[in-house]
Amino acid sequence: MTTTAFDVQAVRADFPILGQVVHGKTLVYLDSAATSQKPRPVLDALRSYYDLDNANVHRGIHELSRRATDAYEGAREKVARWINAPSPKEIVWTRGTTEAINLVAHSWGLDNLNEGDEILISVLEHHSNIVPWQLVAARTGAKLRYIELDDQGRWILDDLSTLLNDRTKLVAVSHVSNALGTINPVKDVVARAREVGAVVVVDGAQGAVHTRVDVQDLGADFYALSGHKMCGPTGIGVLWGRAELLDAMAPYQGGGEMIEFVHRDHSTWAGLPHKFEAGTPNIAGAVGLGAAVDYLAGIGMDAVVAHERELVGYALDRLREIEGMRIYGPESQAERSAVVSFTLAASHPHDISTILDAEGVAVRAGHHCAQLVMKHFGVAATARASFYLYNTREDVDRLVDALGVVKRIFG
Ligand code: 7TS
Repeated sequence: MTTTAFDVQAVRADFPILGQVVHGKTLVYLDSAATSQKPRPVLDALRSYYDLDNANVHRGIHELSRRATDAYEGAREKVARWINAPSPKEIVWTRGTTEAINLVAHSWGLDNLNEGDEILISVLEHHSNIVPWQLVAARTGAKLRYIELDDQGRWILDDLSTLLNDRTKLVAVSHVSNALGTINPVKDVVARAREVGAVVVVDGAQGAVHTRVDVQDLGADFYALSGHKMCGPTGIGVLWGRAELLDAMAPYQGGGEMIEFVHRDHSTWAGLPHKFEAGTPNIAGAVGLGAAVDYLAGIGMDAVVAHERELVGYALDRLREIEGMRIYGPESQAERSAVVSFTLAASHPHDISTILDAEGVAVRAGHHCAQLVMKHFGVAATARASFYLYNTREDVDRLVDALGVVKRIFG
């Protein structure tokens, strides 16, 4: 898939937002785990869609509606190929990972979970892979169980054979952690979960950004991702699911598009994936995500991963030199993706991020929607630098220099 050697300066030139000055300094954007920036081809695709093709999909027989439908369904095919889904029918458009997981929790969970059943998740999860299961557990009487973490924030899998048992009906785990950057051994857990017959949901909000995803190789039943974290627009994401499971599930929402026939007392459903796509969808968002997939495919995911790996190695080396620095997550770089969560002596992470912002460096501070992870490490918050294909060693140097300013201010 790689077409040319990776050239980070050429990549940066594709992202107009990165050229700007904030607080008198050239922007260093290290918050891509929250949302990535968008390259010119994605912005152009959105613009071109609205300039030339905008119409509702699957309805009109006029030229614009046909073009909009082709672009929308074409994007679905691109995403299917990108994650190696067996068929575009298994690609359901959602608002993002959160909605994709909620869809499974509602449509599969409410109908298939009962009192005494168990749902297995991990302490490492983003709230969007915890709260939907708590809501379903409360309504069905199912019990929530957790894979615990070790002192490096890695899953403790020693007691997996007791955690996974004949009561385990559903396992929901993240591919890559947004709070620590851990690349989880998700394939092993999927295989073990399927041995006990559990349905497996993988939260791929970060996994789809920082790894090459092959849903057939992974072996799970559902994979959720967000377009906005992988160079696409906000408000569009994907639930991939096995056709036989999606076919057997009740619709998530009712409305136009998702029906076959409507009678006075009941309705019948459209085929996959439309059964799960009630109402006018985010057509431009899907088109933009298709353009993002084309963009990433043109660069090559292997090149993106190699670049991030090199950069995070450099960042870890430089950050570890700073006195008072505590970095959370695995010590081994092989288990890490493009996220570094840290605290610096007694400085509050929000103060760190405010000072970094004044230096033109954008990072996130807070609990990163992973309060259980923060609790595990006994902190309320961390500062988090997250990297993507457009970041450079100079960005890391600017971060380190700005942390020097934090140290001078706080002593
Ligand atoms: N799961 C993981 C692992 C995530 O990182 C996020 C978003 C979500 C689920 C939810 O995705 P959404 O697109 O539906 O919101 N993570 C972050 C973050 O780390 N900072 O802001 C959003």
